[in-house]
Amino acid sequence: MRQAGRYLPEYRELRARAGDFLTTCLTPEIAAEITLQPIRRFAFDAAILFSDILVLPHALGQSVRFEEGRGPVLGALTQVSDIDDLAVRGFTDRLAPVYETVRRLRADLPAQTALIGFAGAPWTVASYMIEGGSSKDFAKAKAWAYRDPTSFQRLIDLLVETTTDYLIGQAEAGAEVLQLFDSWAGVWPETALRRWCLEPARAIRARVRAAHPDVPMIVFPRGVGVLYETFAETCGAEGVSLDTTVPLPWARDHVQSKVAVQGNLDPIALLAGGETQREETTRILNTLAAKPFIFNLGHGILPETPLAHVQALVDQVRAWPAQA
Ligand code: 1CP
Repeated sequence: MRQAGRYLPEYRELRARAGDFLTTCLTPEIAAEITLQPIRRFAFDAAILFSDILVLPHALGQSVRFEEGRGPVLGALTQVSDIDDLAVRGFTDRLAPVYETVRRLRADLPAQTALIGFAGAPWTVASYMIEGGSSKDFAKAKAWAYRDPTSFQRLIDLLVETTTDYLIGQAEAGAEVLQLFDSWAGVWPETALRRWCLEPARAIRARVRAAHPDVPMIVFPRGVGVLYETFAETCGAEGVSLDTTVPLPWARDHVQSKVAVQGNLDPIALLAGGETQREETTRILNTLAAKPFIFNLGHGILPETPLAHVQALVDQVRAWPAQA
């Protein structure tokens, strides 16, 4: 999850100097430095590239900006011709700074620290492209898909293609693991979920594997409940990232029996700290750590999370099982 973020004073300090958020993402020197900050402080086993899922719509020519206190604001797609106007040709060149950041990082990170590249999944990215930003109900994007599935499919196909190229570009630059974030997968009924989330993830996974068979992929279909098992069975990824609501014994028996799992401490438990944080962490470790497992949060860390809580978590996970 977003491990850099606003909880680190050194991040806030650098962001204040660096200018707008998108420029920060697309300036290799700064993006690499922000990626390294949490590694220096906590020596995590893996670093996640500092960037954002909305760099892709920007590279496709859509206007994207991040407003303080409001989040992302995009020039929303409102009609079919807006999809046709997206600038697929040349989008790879516009992503070149991200590849440069990855190259720098692979050179600067300790050899034992894995570098995770990432992209947004087609549905989650499409939702921002159509809603023009964050949304509570996804009414515009979902209604488009229900009313006119043919043109919506065109947008999803275009995102499958460009996201595949983007992930392959990151692998070629030195990313050793790739994560696909479908943060809003959980808003669909099953049939639509299979079409707009599962199938695109499967297609991206298959195509990236054809180019880079040795680079594992983790998918994060947040909020899909029992369909986590279907993702594990059919999308082809080596790992599945669990959101905070997935029951641990169920995840062990139905998901971890098929692929590696990542997750799923509630970021608010980390914010609260103390006994709850410790007990929840113990529960996760006791249930999942015996099989292929990456300890992580179930969603992004909150900016107001005390550093001492993060340090306590790292200490506890590192000491497991001795002090469980
Ligand atoms: O450690 C890191 O910071 C990793 C880099 C990273 C990643 C993996 C960022 C930086 N964003 C993301 C992924 C991302 N971005 C997702 C998928 C994961 C998730 O569900 O959290 C999504 C949905 C976004 C979109 C996004 N970016 C929003 C909107 C969220 C919403 O509720 O609609 C916002 C506010 C951002 C900004 C952003 N991206 C990243 C950071 C550190 C920030 C905060 C910027 C700042 O204030 O400095």
